[in-house]
Amino acid sequence: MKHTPIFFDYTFGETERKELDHDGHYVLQGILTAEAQERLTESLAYIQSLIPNGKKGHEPNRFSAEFDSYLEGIIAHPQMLELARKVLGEDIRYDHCVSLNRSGGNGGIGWHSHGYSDDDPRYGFVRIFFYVNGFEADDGGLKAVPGSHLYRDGRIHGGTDEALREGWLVGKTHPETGEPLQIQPLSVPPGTVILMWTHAAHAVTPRKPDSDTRWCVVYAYRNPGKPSGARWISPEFEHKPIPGTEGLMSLY
Ligand SMILES: O=C(O)CCC(=O)C(=O)O
Ligand SMILES: [Fe+2]
Repeated sequence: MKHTPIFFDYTFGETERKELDHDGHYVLQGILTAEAQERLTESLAYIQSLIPNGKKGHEPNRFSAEFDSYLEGIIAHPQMLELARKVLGEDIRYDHCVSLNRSGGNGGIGWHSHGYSDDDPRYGFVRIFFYVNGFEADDGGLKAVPGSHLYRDGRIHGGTDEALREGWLVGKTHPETGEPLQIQPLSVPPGTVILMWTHAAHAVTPRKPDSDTRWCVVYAYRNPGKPSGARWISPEFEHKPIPGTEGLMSLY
C-alpha cells in the first residue's frame, strides 16, 4: 500500500533517545508535512463538530480514530510505527487516539501525570502529540517537568504551578544529576510532534479568548505486558481489519 508521508525527514537517534529518557519529553519541531497539517486540521475540526452529539462511553474526542479514516490511517502509518518503535522497541501496541482541540477561552489543564506499569520500568508507554498549529507558552501551551517521569508516579496532581512547587515537587531532584526538578514552559511552531513518557508531569496553560483553536491529537503506544487504564478502543475497532494494524490492537 502506498502511503503519503506525514513527517519530513527528522533525526531521532541514540542522542535524541537519551534526551527523551533524561527529560521525559522530546520536541520534534515542525516535522508534519503541509499536507498532513491540512488533513489533520480537517479531521480534527470534523471531530470537534461531532462532540455535541457524542455518546457517553464512546466520545468522538476520546476515540477519535474510530470516527475519521484519516486519523485511523495514522495508527499504522509506517512513519508513525517507525517513530513509536524508535522509542519503545519492537514489541508495541496501539493504546489510544484522543483529540485535544482547545478553542479560544479554553481553560487548559492543571498538573498531572498518567500511569502504566508504575512498578516495572521495562514496560514503556509513550504519548505522541501532534500540535498541528503549534502553540505559544501563554496560549494553550504545554508545560513539563524534565526528570519527573523517572519517579514513575502516575498520580501527580497540582492545580497551579505554585501548587505543584509547594506539593509534589518539594524535595524532588533529577535522579541522574541531583538537580532540583523545575517547571519548563514550551512554545512550538506549527507541525510539531512532541514525544512524552506517560509518567511525566505536564499541564497546559489556558487558550486566550481571542485565539483561534489549537488543533492537537495524541496517539499513545506501549509495550504490552500490563493492563492499561487508558486503552480506549471499542471491541469493534479492535477487530476491524485496518491494513497494517495486525498484532497492534490487542491488550497483550
Ligand atoms: O492538551 C494538551 O496539550 C495535553 C493534554 C493532556 O494532558 C493529555 O492529553 O494527557
Ligand atoms: Fe495528560
